[in-house]
Amino acid sequence: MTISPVQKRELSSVLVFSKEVKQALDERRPVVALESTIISHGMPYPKNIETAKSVEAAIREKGVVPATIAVIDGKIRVGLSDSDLEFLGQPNPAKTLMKLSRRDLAYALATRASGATTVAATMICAEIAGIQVFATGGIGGVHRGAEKTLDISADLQELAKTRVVVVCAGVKSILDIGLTLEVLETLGVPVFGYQTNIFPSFFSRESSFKVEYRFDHPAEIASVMNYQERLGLQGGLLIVNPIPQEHEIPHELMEKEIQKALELAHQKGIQGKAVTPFLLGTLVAMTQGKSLEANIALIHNNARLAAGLALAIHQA
Ligand code: PSU
Ligand code: MN
Repeated sequence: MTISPVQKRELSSVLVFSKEVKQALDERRPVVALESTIISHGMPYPKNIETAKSVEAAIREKGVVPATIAVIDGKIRVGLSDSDLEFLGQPNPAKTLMKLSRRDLAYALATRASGATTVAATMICAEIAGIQVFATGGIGGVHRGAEKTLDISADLQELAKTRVVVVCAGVKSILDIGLTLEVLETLGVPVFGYQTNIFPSFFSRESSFKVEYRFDHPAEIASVMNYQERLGLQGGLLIVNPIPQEHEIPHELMEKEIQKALELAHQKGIQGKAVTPFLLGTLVAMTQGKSLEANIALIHNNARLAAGLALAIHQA
């Protein structure tokens, strides 16, 4: 997507940058985007707020500027203050804070609402803001049983449309990893393993699936991104970065809990965009926070790699 000057002017009233991010982009310094659904709907309070802040710190430590993205009072905010992060992370039982994917963005702006952006919506906002690299924990994908429910996250098609490099730790096995990889192939999304040949499954470095391509140095990805652009290919790149070994949770251990969480979701008739937050919340409760510690560790790991990629793209 190329943003014309007219569009840019029209966007300036809805896109609000923090001073730090604005300055970095103006001076063409590297910036890493971060999503906010992970804060509002992906992790429990108060660890969510703590993590949002420490992930930003990990990026700054690498000399890169973090830009957490959310919609607040009908404006797309790129770069948030600590009090914004606290606002997004407050317990939200009345669901006043929306979960915003591609289809919800325009509605949220039109109604002056506030909400957290998913991977899909964060990619859209990052691209229009001029940010090329984005770090998250796990992306959405094809849910188990999708042959009946057709529950496939809009994150996948966004990767095919919007040119942003997304760093994640694979997908949680609450999803069908094999089908997720098939859909990514169909959509033409390149998937790269960082120092691995295996597609990681979020809590575990392994799964029964391989990645097509492996890279060992950030500069290799900078070069692929460059060709993606030169060829005029729409869409981004998906980078999978396995969780550090010391934080891994064995696959078999999580599988039992995942089965129980899926069963509970089914019994309760959870549907639509509530499915992923329900499964994530149930898993944290079931594993007494063990999965939460792993989640936090892998996000930091992804943030550091994303910072490295932003630096490499910057130097290319
Ligand atoms: N997977 C996680 N943690 C998360 C999410 C997914 O392990 O926080 C969030 C991300 O914001 C992702 C969204 O974009 O859930 C996907 O939701 P859905 O399946 O409704 O598209
Ligand atoms: Mn869904």
